[in-house]
Amino acid sequence: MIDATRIRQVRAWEALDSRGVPAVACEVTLAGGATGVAVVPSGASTGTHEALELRDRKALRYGGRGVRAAVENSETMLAEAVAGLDAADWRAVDNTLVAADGTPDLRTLGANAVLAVSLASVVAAASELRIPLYELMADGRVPLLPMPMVNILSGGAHAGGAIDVQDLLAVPIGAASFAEAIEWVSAVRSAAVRVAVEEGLNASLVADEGGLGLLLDSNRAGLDLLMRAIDLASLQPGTDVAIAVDVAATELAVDDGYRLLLEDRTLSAIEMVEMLADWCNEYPIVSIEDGLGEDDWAGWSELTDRVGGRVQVLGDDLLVTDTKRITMAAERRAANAVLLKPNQAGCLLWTRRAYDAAVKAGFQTVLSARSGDTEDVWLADLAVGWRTGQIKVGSTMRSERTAKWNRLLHIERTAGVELELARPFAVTA
Ligand code: 2PG
Ligand code: MG
Repeated sequence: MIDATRIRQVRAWEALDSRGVPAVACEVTLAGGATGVAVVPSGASTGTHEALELRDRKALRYGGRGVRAAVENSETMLAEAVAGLDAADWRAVDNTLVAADGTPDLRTLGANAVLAVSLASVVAAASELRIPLYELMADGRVPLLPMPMVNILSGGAHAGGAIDVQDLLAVPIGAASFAEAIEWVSAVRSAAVRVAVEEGLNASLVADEGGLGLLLDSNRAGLDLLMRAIDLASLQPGTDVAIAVDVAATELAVDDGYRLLLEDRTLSAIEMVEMLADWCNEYPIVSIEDGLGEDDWAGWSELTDRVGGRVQVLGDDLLVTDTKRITMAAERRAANAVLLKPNQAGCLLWTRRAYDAAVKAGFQTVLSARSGDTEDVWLADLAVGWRTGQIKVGSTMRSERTAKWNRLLHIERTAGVELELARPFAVTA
């Protein structure tokens, strides 16, 4: 069996992500004949501590965002390193890949080059073994369906700055199944359009992740609109559907604090914490992501101290799927949950290590897509196999988003064992 899953060939090419930006695509072929293809996602609101995405900056093509060098690295150095390895042993494959690069942020060969081979190898292995990818990733544990966090209103870098806050999301905490969860958030998304139209807003601006890019007067107006949409969908705010916020505050950071352009004011870290704590008191919020900037450790500790007992304080740019930063956050009580993005880490193994560090710290985990994503579905399988408990992939429209929801619906229907839907908010709801 192991012979059949040995890596025979790695081919790579330049594909496009959902924003039309070049992405590294890779096909791994195994000795038994099975193939696996993966296309690497890419962010807009990226943290400076993320693994390094290699782009052909000096070339004119694609505005300097081409990935020909990364593609070449996948096909040459990385391909040679993993040739003959057992693709089903993804930890060994990834150890070899990161050793071939030799840097902690994968800057030699590019995190996009490394992740492409890492992902395509496990997809190929699952195919050769004729098992679903989530089963390969589960290592014998019972898989678990994640609670979805679904983008309804978008702002910041994903919607031309419609509102300052990057995402206002719906979390169907009361749903009995994954199918019901999707049905509910879909109803909220449609109701949000109706509310927006009633308020005379242009609801046809669809943002990078399929959310509505509404030109509102304030960030709070977004929360109010979301509350009305939940209500109009005949769902109970706080019981059926709760709210999550991704402030993406790194994008708002200026010298003297955080700039809310829409509201024409600049908040200090403490004022930002105050504002977010007020929102948590007034709205059924279960999760605040990136409420402060990527290096504002003191601000994060303050926010965790204020709301961490009842709300998920979720680190994205702060923690960048990095084991050391997660451990530091646990020591400083600077967060209580981690957003996991495989391309922030650069390979599956390092993403898994970040997950393990989060579990050890008692943190909740949310697996996340990027704003520039692809039609791939491996993220859905990872969430189920690793039991991350939550997943965030954007809205209920745009195919790169629905591909993941549809894969989770498929898994729910066909898993063979009855899958449970994770309820990470049972205590706080
Ligand atoms: C985020 C992600 C996904 P980006 O901030 O959480 O929503 O956005 O991929 O642009 O970093
Ligand atoms: Mg984020």
